[in-house]
Amino acid sequence: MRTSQLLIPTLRHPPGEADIISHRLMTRAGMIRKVAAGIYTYLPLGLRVLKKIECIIRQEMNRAGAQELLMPILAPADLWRETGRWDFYGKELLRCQDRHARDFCFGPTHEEVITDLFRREIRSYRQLPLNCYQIQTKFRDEIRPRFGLMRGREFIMKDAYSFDADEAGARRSYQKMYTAYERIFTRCGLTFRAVEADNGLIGGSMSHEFMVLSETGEETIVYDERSAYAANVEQAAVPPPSDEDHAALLPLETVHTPGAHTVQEVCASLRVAPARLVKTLLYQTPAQEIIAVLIRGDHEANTTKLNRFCGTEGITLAQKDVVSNLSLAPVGFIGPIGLTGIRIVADHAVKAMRNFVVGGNKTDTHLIHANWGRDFAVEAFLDLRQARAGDPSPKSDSRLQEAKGIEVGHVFLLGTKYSEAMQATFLDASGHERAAVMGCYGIGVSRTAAAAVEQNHDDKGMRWPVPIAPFHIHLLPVTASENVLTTAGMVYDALTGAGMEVLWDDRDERAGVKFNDADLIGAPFHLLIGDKGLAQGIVEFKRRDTGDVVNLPPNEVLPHVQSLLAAYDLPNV
Ligand code: 9G3
Repeated sequence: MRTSQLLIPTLRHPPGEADIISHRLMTRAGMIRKVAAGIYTYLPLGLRVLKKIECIIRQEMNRAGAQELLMPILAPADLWRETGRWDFYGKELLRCQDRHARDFCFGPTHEEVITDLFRREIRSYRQLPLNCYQIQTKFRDEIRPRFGLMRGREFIMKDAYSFDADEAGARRSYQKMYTAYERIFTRCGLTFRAVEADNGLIGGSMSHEFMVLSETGEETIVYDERSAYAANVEQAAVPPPSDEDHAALLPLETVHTPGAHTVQEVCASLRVAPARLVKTLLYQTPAQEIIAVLIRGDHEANTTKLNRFCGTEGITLAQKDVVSNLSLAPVGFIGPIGLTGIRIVADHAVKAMRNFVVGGNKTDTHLIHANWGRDFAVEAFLDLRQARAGDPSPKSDSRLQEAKGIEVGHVFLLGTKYSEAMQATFLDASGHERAAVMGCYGIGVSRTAAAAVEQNHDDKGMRWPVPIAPFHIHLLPVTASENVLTTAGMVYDALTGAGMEVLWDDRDERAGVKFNDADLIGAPFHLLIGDKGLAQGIVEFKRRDTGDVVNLPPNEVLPHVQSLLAAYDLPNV
């Protein structure tokens, strides 16, 4: 393709609100344009990347035995009422009405619609297993859309749903999808890791997230080098401490700690280590129940684990006004002793402690030599803290390491939550009616494109992995001499004739402008054709990732590129 024939409106400066590198670079390269908050147009270059990711996904989903279908964007409210999700989801579920005032939603996901199809069409265990997928636009009305394609309100998702006759079958379907996902992200040229994850609201018993590793990722994962263990930090189990303090219980004492609100301030004032202190955190459930959570001073609480314990979702730290309504001490001085009418739970690290520091429930006051059991009661000790680097691995005797990642895929073993709610049943071999055992599997297609940029860029622009690059080769005539233009035309014809995707910068622009745009757009290979080189019979072939240049006679460009591209299983869009 010729640059003059393509809409590639590159920009020198990104729009002010572009907050992450992928958003800035994709906007500057003319790949995407914002239409409204969290809503984008994909311009030709951006669309080419999406199509390639989609092609890889289709090939691997089909290979794994899944079949493609396409469900509508609009879903009738009645289906969502059957699972209770019409009322459960608030404003994130975008709703509308048709001319007859019937309620619909813009599908944020399609469990209800696919489960309805299943119950209407599937009768017998002989029709199972079944795995259907689609690649489609989803809508989620996020409060604060940001991060470009990473967290759009409208985005493209591949969603698959498997139906099996029993749990063992569902696990096989799950494993097939897991393997397909590994192949997909490998073929996209991404460095990723599959990690154990939380099922959250969707329910079910097992889930894994596929994380593209990037310092700019929003998610933290922990892993251990020795075993295959890797988990989202939200999910990672922390074993109870191996050694307990057996010191004799000392008498409780009140100490004056003026202005010491934070763990650090209290520790400085009392000259003790944070691990000798227990912080009391007040959380409120969506039903407005207040619960006190005790965590060792040097540890962080994990709300996912707390939600699981409370059977809630969306538990938050209690608001200041709620705390003051309980006529408690100011935040920073709250402690478990004398805290009445509230459930108190503690992380199991607290169980191993003796004679620790707690808030005194009074301004500028702490208590030392506090002991659970003697001074206050704890309803339950359990794993409530966030794992972190250096913690012992739950699967080997090595220690955990941390990394940052971007979630691009998520696989869930769902069980029968949706099939039971919607009576999606089949007749088994002995004629009994049974609920199908389901799995669901998502890939953020547009997010994968953004994650690829987060992982592969430098200060000049993007560095697309070969398989999902908008073009393989950026052809850059350095001058407009006849010799240069003729050679460019010949090389272009040879490469495109062999099936290569070439972007030919045929604009009447200075070489510097072309080079800047080429670095920004980030095709993996650049071909520079100039008069000086041609005088010596060569063109410059440059790799965008390493910057390495090889000088080649024009007729050797094709075999050179062919040997480079042969290393990849490229999508054919
Ligand atoms: C909603 C809204 C937001 C949502 C959901 C429903 C996330 C919702 C979880 C999933 C799970 C899987 C199929 C593909 C793989 C992931 N945000 N989830 O269910 F109504 Cl507003 O989407 N779905």
